[in-house]
Amino acid sequence: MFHDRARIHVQAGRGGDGGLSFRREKHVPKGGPDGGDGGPGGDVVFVAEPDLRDLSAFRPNQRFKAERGGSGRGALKHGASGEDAELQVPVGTQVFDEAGQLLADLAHPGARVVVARGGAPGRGNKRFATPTRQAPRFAETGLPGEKLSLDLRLKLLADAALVGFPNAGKSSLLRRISNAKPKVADYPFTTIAPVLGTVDSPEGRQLTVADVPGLIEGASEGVGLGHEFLAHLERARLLLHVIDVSEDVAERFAAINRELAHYGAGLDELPQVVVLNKIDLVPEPPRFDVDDGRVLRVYAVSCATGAGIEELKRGLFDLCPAAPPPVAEDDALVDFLVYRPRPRRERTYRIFRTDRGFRVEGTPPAEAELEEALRACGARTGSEVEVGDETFELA
Ligand SMILES: Nc1nc2c(ncn2[C@@H]2O[C@H](COP(=O)(O)OP(=O)(O)OP(=O)(O)O)[C@@H](O)[C@H]2O)c(=O)[nH]1
Ligand SMILES: [Mg+2]
Repeated sequence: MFHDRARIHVQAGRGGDGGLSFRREKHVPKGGPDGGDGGPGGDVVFVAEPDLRDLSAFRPNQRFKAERGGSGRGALKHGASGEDAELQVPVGTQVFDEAGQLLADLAHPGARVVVARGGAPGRGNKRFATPTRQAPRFAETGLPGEKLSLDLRLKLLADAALVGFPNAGKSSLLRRISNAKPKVADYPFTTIAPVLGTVDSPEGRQLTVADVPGLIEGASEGVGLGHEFLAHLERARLLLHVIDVSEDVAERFAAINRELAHYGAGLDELPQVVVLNKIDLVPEPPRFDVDDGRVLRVYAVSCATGAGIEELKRGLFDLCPAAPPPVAEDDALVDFLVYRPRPRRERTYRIFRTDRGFRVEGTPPAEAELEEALRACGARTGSEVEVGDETFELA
């Protein structure tokens, strides 16, 4: 099975609490505050890994947690940073939040995107010492890390994608021109999952070509296998439209284009190279007299005999410019172009750990949220909590 979707849940690490401690030395009866800061919580990070083929490594609704930050301790010892949770995904993976908003597009090998940020650490009591408050008996607690449900969708990245009816010879063509060895057979839907192949030019250039399952009438509405996989054509720069010349070429050409137009997402605007295949089966050289602005070139080939294949390969390298259009100075930046980071959550209040319990400063949130935040900081039923001038016990 080829998995191009996954739904997972991620949680970044909580920030470590600040330390509440006072210096103890042999001859100093009561030393100053020396509680160190907590460490930041770990982030949840996605990394695009070129060797991964699909998203099958993820189980449905799998949960991933980054490590929490360590607590600050006495002698100004800072807490350790929580370790990031690094999730490897195939190149071409897009990350969506629950509302369907695109958070990240991991379009390059090695691309890294932080999808959930670790919580900020709390400061130790040393930081709260002032000339008038030399012995602060409280420290700040860490904040929870971000928590998200995510939908991952893999959309293959290829220079060119093969389209056409089942049996047209798409996989045979990929076998001829690339290193890939997809299955070939004389029945429809031999190819049931996308396959990527690498095509080498004599000058050492490389192109990737995607073979996706064949399309039939109604594919854009879910007939056959096509619909599931049409998304993988979206990011191709060029379509290689393969047509069996023993069929009615113009009619087949139009039928596939109707499906592309129905699907939308700009598939019907992609430039096409028409490949008239199986010329060994017809006595006359085939004709293609369709006037269509998208068609850049027409090649007549036989995947059985190899006729016309070298010419087609050369044409492909001509049509796919050597370097993708420059988008940004730094490759890594490209992956962030569509990444709209959520605004950092403002701290409207802080929770301090005191030697008696907890103290809340600033504008506290609604009761239920405050209780949840307090419990996340270690407060239990019966814990003493100061808010402003009031002191109460957690119910
Ligand atoms: N005679 C002849 N047969 C060919 C040629 N190209 C492919 N075939 C045959 O056509 C049949 C279908 O080829 P495939 O490459 O599996 O076709 P496909 O387009 O990948 O088909 P699906 O995966 O089902 O969509 C196989 O039996 C091939 O051997 C050709 O140039 N000449
Ligand atoms: Mg095939």
